[in-house]
Amino acid sequence: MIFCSLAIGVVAQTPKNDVRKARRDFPGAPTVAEAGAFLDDAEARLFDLGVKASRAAWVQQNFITEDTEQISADANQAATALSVELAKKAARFDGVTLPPVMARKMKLLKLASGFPAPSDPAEQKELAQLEASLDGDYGKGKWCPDGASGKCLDVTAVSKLMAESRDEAELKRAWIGWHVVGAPMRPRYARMVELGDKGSRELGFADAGAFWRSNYDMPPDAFSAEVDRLWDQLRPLYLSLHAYVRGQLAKQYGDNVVRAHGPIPAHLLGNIWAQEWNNVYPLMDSPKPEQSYDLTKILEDRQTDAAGMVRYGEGFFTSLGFAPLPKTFWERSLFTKPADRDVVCHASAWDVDSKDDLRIKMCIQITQEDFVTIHHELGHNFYQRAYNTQPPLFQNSANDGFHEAVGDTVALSVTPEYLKKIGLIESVPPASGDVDYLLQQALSKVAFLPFGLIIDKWRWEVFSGQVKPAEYNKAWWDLRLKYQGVAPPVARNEANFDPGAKYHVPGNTPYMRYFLARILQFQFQRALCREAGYSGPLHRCSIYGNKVAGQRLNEMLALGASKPWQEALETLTGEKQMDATAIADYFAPLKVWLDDQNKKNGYAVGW
Ligand code: X8Z
Ligand code: ZN
Repeated sequence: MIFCSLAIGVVAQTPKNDVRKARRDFPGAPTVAEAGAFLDDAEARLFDLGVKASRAAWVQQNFITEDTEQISADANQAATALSVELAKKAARFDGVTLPPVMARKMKLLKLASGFPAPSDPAEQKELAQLEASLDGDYGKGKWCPDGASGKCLDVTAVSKLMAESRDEAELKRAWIGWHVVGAPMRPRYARMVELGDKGSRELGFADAGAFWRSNYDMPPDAFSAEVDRLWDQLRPLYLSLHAYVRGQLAKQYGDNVVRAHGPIPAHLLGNIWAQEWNNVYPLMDSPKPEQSYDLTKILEDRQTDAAGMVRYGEGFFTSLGFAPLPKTFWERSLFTKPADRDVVCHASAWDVDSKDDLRIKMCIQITQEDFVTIHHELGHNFYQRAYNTQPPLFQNSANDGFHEAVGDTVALSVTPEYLKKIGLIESVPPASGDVDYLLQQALSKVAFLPFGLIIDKWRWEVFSGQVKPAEYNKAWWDLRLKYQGVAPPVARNEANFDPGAKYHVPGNTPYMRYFLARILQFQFQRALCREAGYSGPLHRCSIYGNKVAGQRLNEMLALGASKPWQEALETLTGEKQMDATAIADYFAPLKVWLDDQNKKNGYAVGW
């Protein structure tokens, strides 16, 4: 299985009209024993094709060429064809009362695909090719400021420029330049949507969005309401941060560029997608204690290389009691961008054989940001390993937000005290530095929340047909304005396809998981710190070296998808609901400070 990448999977849902046909094909009342044999066979075959598709995807993403795209598309199509076949056969067992484990497997079998293809083989082939080509296009994407014959910047280089430059004109040029990547994808994206919707309808779902929302052990509408509920709890915190950052950016760039009551221009937030704002931290006037440190500089000064960065991450997990990564991890992973070929640089974590062939693929930069991302990726790998003795259909996280939350939870323990323990800094800043620390954390964790929410709000609207291809870009910017309070630096129109410039859209990876993960990771951390016997402020807690906490975490991870996520959550936290109070409490001292600053400086709130 792959995380953070195009989902290669198989699906079986039980469309009503297929039930009758299946009964004709297999006359006689089906038994529980037959259902068991069917599931065993289905799991074995899905597992086999899943591993093949995984290997093909690894090669395609590490060597983007026409041939590898085709190989990967073929492997994907084979997996999809099997899923359609299984969907039809599964219909035979509708109405049979199954023991809970088998019933859960049937349910997961119906939802296992990332994006269901229609049953027509020609359309399956077309969809698989569209997915591989969109993914490949993003991976090959470059901005060539001096034309194609000049020097070109890939996504890593563009991201570096966006993080470091404070030259408004240059940032604008880079922003516009990178967003060109999306435009040619538009017709293929629209066709992919048509095919995914058709496949979803054939399987009994309203559209591909309803299919994605059905994967949360609750009705799809209840899930939509749930994410809105969580966002409502966090909106006031976001608004306070937005107001403060806007005010600070206006000091840097002037009131005519950053208007006091308007949205923040999307090119000024230190990130090409304005999704996390940690790179503009140096522009913020929060009080810096004497002992404050710059982890990027420390790592650079020590000449830490990419593998060294990964070793730090592994060291955290082993300190919790997890076994070290296998030798093959170090041999097979990709840590740095090869100079001689196109690869998909967007970080991802793999368990190629769903046993122990763990790998990451990432174009590592020696920065604090990537230090955290490495923990994120390794969280996927340690989760994959923790559930690898589950049957294939349970080899997944409790819900996809859990998978995205594990490494981030561990990275919350990368506190100053932890950095001192492992010898990266000499002294821990005093409590008076907490606001500054929390501001840094909020610039990535809180700033991200509305972004995490809108990618799939947009796709849900697109999949349902509420937004037509002729309105793709308008709908995108409407949501970005409404939830994030950001605006493009230049007027956009329907010749642009700005969602295509964000990996997960051409990569066709659902995104609500990251929104959930931002909330869950604080909930997990609160529980783990409690288990570790810690009772101080949550932002100062590090579970480094705590085997009890590690054991509790592992218990939840080892469940895989064998239980509804509510039960997995309860195992670790004692709570059955996703709960935004953990993140809100973590940032509570910062909220007070932000509101005070906004008042003192006369910064307006909202846009
Ligand atoms: O895609 C990722 C990970 C891989 S699953 C690097 N993330 C999202 C993004 O980059 O947009 C992590 C945070 C959000
Ligand atoms: Zn991830």
